[in-house]
Parts: sequence; C-alpha cells; structure tokens
Amino acid sequence: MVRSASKRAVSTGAGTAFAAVPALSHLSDVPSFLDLRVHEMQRAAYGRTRARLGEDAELACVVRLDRGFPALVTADALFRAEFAAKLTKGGDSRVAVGDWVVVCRPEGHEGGLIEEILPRTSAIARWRGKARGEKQVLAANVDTVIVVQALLADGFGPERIVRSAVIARDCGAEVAVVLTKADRVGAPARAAAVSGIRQLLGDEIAVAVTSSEAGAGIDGLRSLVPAGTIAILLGESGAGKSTLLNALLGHEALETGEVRARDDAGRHTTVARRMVALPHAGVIVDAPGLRSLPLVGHERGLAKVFPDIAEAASACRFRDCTHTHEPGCAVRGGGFSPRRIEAYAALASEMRANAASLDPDILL
Ligand SMILES: Nc1nc2c(ncn2[C@@H]2O[C@H](COP(=O)(O)OP(=O)(O)OP(=O)(O)O)[C@@H](O)[C@H]2O)c(=O)[nH]1
Ligand SMILES: [Mg+2]
Ligand SMILES: [Zn+2]
Repeated sequence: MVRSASKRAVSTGAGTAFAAVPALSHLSDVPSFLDLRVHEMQRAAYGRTRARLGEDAELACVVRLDRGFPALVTADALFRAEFAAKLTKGGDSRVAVGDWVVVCRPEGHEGGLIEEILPRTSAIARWRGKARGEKQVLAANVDTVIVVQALLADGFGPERIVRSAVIARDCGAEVAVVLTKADRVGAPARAAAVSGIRQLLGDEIAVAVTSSEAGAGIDGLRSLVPAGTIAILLGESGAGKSTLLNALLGHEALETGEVRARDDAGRHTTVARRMVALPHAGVIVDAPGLRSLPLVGHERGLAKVFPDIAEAASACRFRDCTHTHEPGCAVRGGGFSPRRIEAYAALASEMRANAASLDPDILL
C-alpha cells in the first residue's frame, strides 16, 4: 500500500489534544531512526503485531516525554501520540523514553495511536519510596547510565555514585561517571575524587572529569556514548547535566538553571525527559534531576557492584549479618577495604529496612 503524502506529513502537535505540551517543530537534535537501534527480539515482536494490525502499524521509538505525553520517531516522521483505548483500559499505558512501540496514524487523527509497547532489553527504574513499592521507569532500552555529580570545593562524597551504580547494574546497564564543574576545585581535589570512586567501584569504571565552563573533558564524555548506543544522565538537580549536553552539542539546545549558592542545589530546571543525538556519537537522555534515590529490591545490583564482598557475605554465619559486629562474619574477615565494606553494608541494610517497610502483600 502506498501512503498519501499528506499522511506522511510531520505533525507538530499544535492542535487540540496536544496543546498542553511543547510543539515539536522547533526542537533540534532529536534522534532520527538511524541513530536508534532496535533489538532483534523487538523487531520480531513488531512483526507479529504488524501481522495482526496490518500495514499501517509502524515501528516507533519514544524520544521525548512531556508530562507523560510521548513524542515518537518513525522511519519518516516525528509526532505526538496517545495510547489506543485497549492500552489505557488495561492500565498498560506507561511508556518511558527509549521504548519501542507499535503506532498507527489513523486518517484524520492529528498524532499517532500507540497500539503496543514492545518488550524492553533494559529499564532504568527507581523506587518512589512509597510503601506500595511502585517503581518509576526513567528510561528504557538504555545501554549506559552516566552518573553525573558536581565537584564541590568543600569535599566530595561518592555515596550517591555507588547508589546509582547499584540501580544501573541491577537494571542491566553499564555504568560510567562524569564529575562536573572541575573548574571549581584544584587538581588534588579532582584526583582525590576520582581515586575515591575507583576505590569503591573498581579501577575499570570509566570516570570523565569535565568542566562545561572551561570546555574541558567533553571528549571524554563523548567517548562514553559510541554511535548506536543510548545513555541516560542520572544526577541531582544542578549537577550540570543539561549544561554538559549543550557543551557536547555545541549550542544551547537545552535549558539550564541557576543553583543555590549555599549548597549548589538546582531548581529542577529540566522538566521533560528527552533524547538528543550527539554528532558522530550515540544518543543521550536528559532528565530532571532526582532528589533522592532510595533503594529497595536491588540486591542483585549490589552483588554486581561488589561481587567479591557479596560472595563472602554468603558465607557469614547469620543470614541477616550486618557485617559490623557479628561472630562468624566472612566479610569482616575477608581482607576487604573498610570503606568498601562500609559502603556495601550500608546499602544492604538500607534495602533490608526498606523492604520491611513495604506493604506485606507487595512482591518485588
Ligand atoms: N562552574 C561551573 N558551573 C557549571 C558547570 N556546569 C554547569 N554549571 C552550572 O550549574 C548550574 C546548573 O546546571 P544545569 O545544567 O541546569 O543542571 P542540571 O543537572 O541540568 O539540573 P536540572 O535540570 O535541574 O536537573 C548552571 O548555573 C550552570 O551554569 C561547570 O562546568 N562549571
Ligand atoms: Mg537539566
Ligand atoms: Zn557478615
């Protein structure tokens, strides 16, 4: 079947149903179909759905979410979409940036109708901290989580980086670290921060030290996202995520905001989740900063970040050993560095406490 030219036209989303979200026509740096890789398993699932729905069913990727409204790219268009009734009725109408979906563009409809969300290769999800245990999917089908943290003149704590790494590894993604605002500290503080991270996460972890202000370290970040891969920036508001992306893109594609002088906290400048395509590299998802990252149910991720300690812990005399004072503790006797034991034990005990705080009928 040959489609009419009018149906191929790009919808700007300026009409009624999508009036509350930004128009797509002025956006730059949106990835095209060629920048995104669909997994064999997803292509096969699409083929089955297409056999059922007919030739009008197209494969699309969610490249942007504004207040829950997705924007999709297909092989030839960028448009807003809603969910087909059967998805909203089934309560299955949640997509994340990076999701592959099957979409139809019915005649007379200003955008698309999402008919199916295809299975994910990975989903970066974090617990909302509520007793019902719901998790929020930050991005789907992502290869790498880039943990972004600012260097501070008055000291640097890698705790949040370790916490983010646990989530990322549990969700099946690679982890890399970007330290921003290097212009604010001296070389010794930069080196100390990098070695502190490597002591906890191992020497193999990629750490880029950047200053968007001085234009330094930007190539190091680019090399973390080779062409054909997708990364998400994860970090607190004010860490400098959007500024970094602007530096990578070479123009002001993303809005950035002031931080509070007192504690460097941002004001949640970024409100949408969106993908940007880097020239000669992969795709990065910019997202609003996250205040807290409470952990629950990420034991597998913890074991991937600290494999040697997790293995030793299985030999502790008590199953709920806190590795602080118990007799027969194989972790304390295992020759690990006290800093690594402390980081491991703190996150393990937090997960136990959080799991205990969930409603008893919740299974994670
Ligand atoms: N000194 C210095 N300031 C920077 C650097 N990078 C970013 N900033 C400043 O940090 C502030 C916050 O930057 P944003 O890029 O908006 O931070 P964000 O992580 O995107 O924050 P949210 O969108 O709120 O999550 C801005 O005032 C930037 O100018 C840097 O390398 N050096
Ligand atoms: Mg931002
Ligand atoms: Zn122990």
